[in-house]
Parts: sequence; C-alpha cells; structure tokens
Amino acid sequence: MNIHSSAYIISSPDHHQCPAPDKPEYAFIGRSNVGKSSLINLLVNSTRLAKTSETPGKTRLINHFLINEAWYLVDLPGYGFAKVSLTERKKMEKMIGDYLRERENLVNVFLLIDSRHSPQKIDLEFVDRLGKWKIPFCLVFTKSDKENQRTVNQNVSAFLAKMRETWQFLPQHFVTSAVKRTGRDKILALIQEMNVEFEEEKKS
Ligand SMILES: Nc1nc2c(ncn2[C@@H]2O[C@H](COP(=O)(O)OP(=O)(O)OP(=O)(O)O)[C@@H](O)[C@H]2O)c(=O)[nH]1
Ligand SMILES: [Mg+2]
Repeated sequence: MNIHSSAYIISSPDHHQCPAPDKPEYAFIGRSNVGKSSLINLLVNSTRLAKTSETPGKTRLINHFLINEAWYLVDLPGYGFAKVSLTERKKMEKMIGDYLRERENLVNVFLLIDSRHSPQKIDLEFVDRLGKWKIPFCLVFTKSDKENQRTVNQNVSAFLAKMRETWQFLPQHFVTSAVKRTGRDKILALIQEMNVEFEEEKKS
C-alpha cells in the first residue's frame, strides 16, 4: 500500500472523545519504550508524526493519526511503566482497557514485543487480556536490529510456544526494525486487506 498522506488528528484522554468511528482503525500497544511510536513513523514514512523518546512513558493519551484520508492509526501509552505513580498507572490502564473494549471501529490491535527478550510475564498477561476481551490482534517483534537473527528467532519461537500452551490458534506475527526499516510492507499489506474487509462489512 502506498502512503500518500498522514496527519495527526487528536489526543484523547478517553474513548468518548476519539474521532467518529466511521473509518477502520488499528491500535499499537505494548510495553513502554518497545517502539510503538517509531513503528507508526516507519509505516507512514515519517520521522516525526508520532513522538518518540528514549525516556519511557512519552505517550500518555490515545493519539489518532489519519492515513490516506481513509483509516486511523492509534498510538497508545505503553503498559508496565514503573516510574509513573500507581494512581496514574491505574488511570492509564483503565483508559487503554475501556478504549480497546468499547471502540467499535477498532479492526485490529498490533501488540508490540521487544525481540531482544525471552517471553515476559507482562506481555503474556496482556495477550490473555486481549483474548478474554475477544479483541483481534497480531504480534510485532520490534528492535530486531539490536540482536542477532538467531536470538530474535529464538525469542519469537519461545513466545509463540508459551502462547500455544493455552491458545488453540496463534495470531499472525511480524518482525520489525525501525532502524533497518524492515517489516513495513507486510504490515501495510495486512492493513490494506483488513480495510477492504471493513468496507465490505459496512455495505452488508
Ligand atoms: N535500534 C532500534 N531502536 C528502536 C527501534 N524502535 C524504537 N527504537 C528506539 O527505542 C526508543 C523508544 O521508542 P518509541 O517509539 O518512543 O517507543 P514507545 O513504545 O512509543 O514508547 P512510549 O510511548 O514511552 O511507551 C527510542 O529511543 C527509539 O529510537 C528499532 O527498531 N531499533
Ligand atoms: Mg510512544
């Protein structure tokens, strides 16, 4: 898919204040600092559409970006960020949970996982939460340039093996690097497919 336009629309503190749910929407979620904002920039060929930072906890609100005037990308705050107060963290968790469950035009969630690490409890718990809420999702293993390919492959396989213990079907997965600009085409191809399905369902 060719990206010809991308625009920041709004940052919302809850799902009620998000744009009208009339276009297909894709949300990016994962641990703080995993590379959500960087991946969004990679997808839309921008260096600064979504704000990135070396300091975890940069993204605090639900950020909508309109792509090709036809679909939304949503940058969400990361989970598991220890440096914010418990009250603030609970508030963000509720905001994310409510958004994921209530947002009617949400087509798919991209759950980002740092490819440098073996399976982490916090990510597996988030996967279970998505399952419980019946929210469709894919896995994206990020920062693959930071480790050798063998380690990345091992970490990906280990995560999928953990999921296989409780899941009958495994989600689609992607391996990306915002630095080497890899994984972009496959993710965009999937989004394009899902955009078509969204329009077909709207008609029927
Ligand atoms: N080497 C490498 N660094 C990356 C990659 N993706 C992100 N980073 C770096 O990781 C840091 C965090 O990236 P962000 O995109 O801001 O992460 P985030 O998940 O949006 O973080 P929060 O909004 O704080 O939750 C930044 O310093 C990025 O430059 C990647 O694929 N490779
Ligand atoms: Mg971010």
